[in-house]
Formats: sequence, structure tokens, C-alpha cells
Amino acid sequence: MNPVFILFFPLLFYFVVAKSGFFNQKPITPEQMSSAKLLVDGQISSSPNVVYSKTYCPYCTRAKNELDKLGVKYTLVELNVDSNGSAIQSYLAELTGQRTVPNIFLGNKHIGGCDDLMSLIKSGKINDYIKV
Ligand SMILES: N[C@@H](CCC(=O)N[C@@H](CS)C(=O)NCC(=O)O)C(=O)O
Repeated sequence: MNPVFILFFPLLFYFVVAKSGFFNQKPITPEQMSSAKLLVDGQISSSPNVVYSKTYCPYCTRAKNELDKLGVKYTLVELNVDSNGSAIQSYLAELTGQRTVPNIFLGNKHIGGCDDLMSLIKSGKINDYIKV
């Protein structure tokens, strides 16, 4: 076998698998989960519009831009910079059945992700959810 491949595969494994964080994810503690529940329940009941996002996620950027264009004010939680972001994401999965971001609530209702937001905008149904 070509020695380049002998070196290439372990390096590929290191960068793709080991660096992905798959093996060093710490389990979420019950305390982190209950504090995430308290936070999310509070946010989605006290603020009509909430977006759970990640700063590097292109779908999140698109959704935030569309809401900004519509003049919608929303509470923004960037899960990748929040110290309890993983627990919040897990609680959102329990609550909404959705694990991906953006996870969007408008008018105190869960509407889904970016694709769902775009469909609501396209159909005009977005007006049933937002009070600008
Ligand atoms: N169809 C979804 C796609 C969202 C999506 O794939 N988001 C990625 C981030 S860009 C995600 O949540 N990946 C899992 C994670 O970050 O935990 C939407 O329109 O919102």
C-alpha cells in the first residue's frame, strides 16, 4: 500500500472523528437538564418570539435575517455560546420533537425550523403568528 495512504487514513480519522467531539461529549446531568427546562419554559412563556440558534448555522442566519426583515423582535439564544447549550438543545428535543436549530417559537407557538418559517412566510400564514 502507498505510504501516503498509511499516513492519510489515521490523520483523516483524527480530524473527522476524534476532533468532532463525538468521544468527549460529557453526559448532561439531571441538574443541567432541570435548569435548562426552567430557562426554556420561562423564555417561551414570557417572550412571544424566541429563536434557539447556533452562531455558525446557515439555516439560523437565514431565519434570523428573515425575521429581522419582517421587523419581528425575538429573544435569541445561541446554543453554541451558552454554557448550558447542550442541555437546552436536549430539553427542546423533548419539548418539540425537534433536535435541530434554528428552533423557532412565534406568538408563543412552536413553528419549527428555517424551512417551516420560510413556508409560513411564503403562504402568508406568518401573519397569524406575529404581532409586530
Ligand atoms: N431543515 C432544517 C435544517 C436545520 C439544520 O440542519 N441545522 C443544523 C445546524 S446548521 C443542526 O441543527 N445540526 C445539529 C446540531 O447542530 O446539533 C431547518 O430548516 O431548520
